[in-house]
Amino acid sequence: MSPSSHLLSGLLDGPGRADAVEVAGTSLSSEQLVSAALAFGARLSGPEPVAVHATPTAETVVAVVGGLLAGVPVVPVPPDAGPGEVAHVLRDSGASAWAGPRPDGLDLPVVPLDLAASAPSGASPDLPAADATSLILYTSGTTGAPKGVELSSGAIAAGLDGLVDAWQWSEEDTLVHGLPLFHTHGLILGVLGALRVGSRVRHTGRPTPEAYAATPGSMYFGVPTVWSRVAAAPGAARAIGRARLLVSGSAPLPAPVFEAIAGLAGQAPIERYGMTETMITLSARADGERRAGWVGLPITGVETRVLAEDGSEVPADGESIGRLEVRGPVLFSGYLGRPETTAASFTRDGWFVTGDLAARDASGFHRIVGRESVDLIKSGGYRIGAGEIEASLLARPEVAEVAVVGEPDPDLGQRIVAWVVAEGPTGDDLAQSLVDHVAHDLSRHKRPREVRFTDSLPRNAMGKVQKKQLAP
Ligand code: MLC
Ligand code: AMP
Repeated sequence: MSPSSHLLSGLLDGPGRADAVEVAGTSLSSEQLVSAALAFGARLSGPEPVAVHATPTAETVVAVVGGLLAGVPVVPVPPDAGPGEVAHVLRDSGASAWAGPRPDGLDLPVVPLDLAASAPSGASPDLPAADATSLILYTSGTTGAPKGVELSSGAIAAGLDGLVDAWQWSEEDTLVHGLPLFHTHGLILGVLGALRVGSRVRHTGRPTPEAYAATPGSMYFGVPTVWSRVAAAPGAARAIGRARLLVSGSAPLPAPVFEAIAGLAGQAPIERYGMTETMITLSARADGERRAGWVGLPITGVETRVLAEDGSEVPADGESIGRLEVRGPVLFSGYLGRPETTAASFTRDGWFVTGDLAARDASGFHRIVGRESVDLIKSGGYRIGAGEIEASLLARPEVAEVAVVGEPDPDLGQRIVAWVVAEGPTGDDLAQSLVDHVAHDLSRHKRPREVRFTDSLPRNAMGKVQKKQLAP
């Protein structure tokens, strides 16, 4: 394998830059990033994964790149994850080292991170096999604790190359965003994508309209909540309209937000669709049609099918709705340590079942209509499992029964609401303390935005909670 086939080929072989990466005001040259990353990687004993406390900082970028250059799988940990979530991720992933400030109770070695470190003499990037796991991303299912999604360098490279083609992404680009560095969107597309292509990346720390407007660039990434906030800040929308591409993904972009951005910025956003398990599989093209509510065409190498209840393909008429299945070189290798769950997420003939409902038109454009399960919630672009929040709340003695649902929200897309049958007296203090409990036990973004007390939950004859009856 030649160095240019490395996942981070644009960083290793591309234009050396004085300002390759900037995160929240800290800038790294290509040379400095490679040196500091090699120095970090040399301190890893491998081959067990390294957990990275994924704050929006240059240190996170160095640690992730350091793991990738050393051929050690990287497990990004949300920086606000509570003790329960951190313990689960560390145990489940088998991480043998930690990068970042030492959390209470951590019994792993902390690997020092130094942005100014020189590469140890003779250190060079490891070139892992295409099927070697590079990243393990933790993501929620409908029930249980988050699962580790194993992504190989080959799948990540295939997914990024598809986007290079669809978006005409080149080393001339400067990518701007402020998304979290522990998910596909902010980390893989938003950092590794730039380092593969050799374009500059400016991370704004937080994805606010003001920060985007103050940071010149040619491509801007955001989840729909970010775009809706940009649309509400006309000066910011006009300022970033000078870019080549505005890209939205991770959740449905409401048509009025699409239209508002198009009007204010002078260009419609590019919409694309993906999952942690699949990278980005569908996108509008830079040189093609952009249609409100539609997420475009399969990226290079990806195939899709939309199936009716009886397993036949629904007509490609833009209206008929079915289950979206995908296949191609971009798929994950499996849920870590869960072969049965992995097998259950594929059809017998090898298609990955996304769990999303879609329609397709005669031109091959796709529209995402919703999810099959009410128990997977998308709030602010974060995927959150109702079961995980229910389990966290049931650990509180004041909670006898609970049902967590996603309700429509103009800012977040969906807002987490917990219906609680309490043991004992209820009131605002209890509601707030339950919200805070989830924020600290799991992560801040998983906290319910509202707790509603009720005397009983609607159940069917089998005793199963009927969540659709809890709809507003
Ligand atoms: C309020 N806060 C609390 C709290 N109540 N904190 C703790 N406990 C409580 N009880 C505080 C927070 O600390 C924060 O303060 C403030 O409230 C606002 O928090 P928020 O409302 O939760 O978040 P906000 O900043 O408004 O976030 C919106 C957002 C965020 C869009 C910036 O949701 C986001 O970054 N989303 C991106 C998700 C993403 O990247 N998904 C991609 C998945 S990959 P303070 O002080 O911190 O401001 C994927 C694949 C694909 O989907 O297709 O891309
Ligand atoms: P995650 O694993 O966090 O990547 O979440 C993946 C899910 O986000 C998908 O299964 C979809 O439900 C949703 N999603 C991602 N992109 C879009 C989009 N452009 N439109 C609608 N839903 C999306």
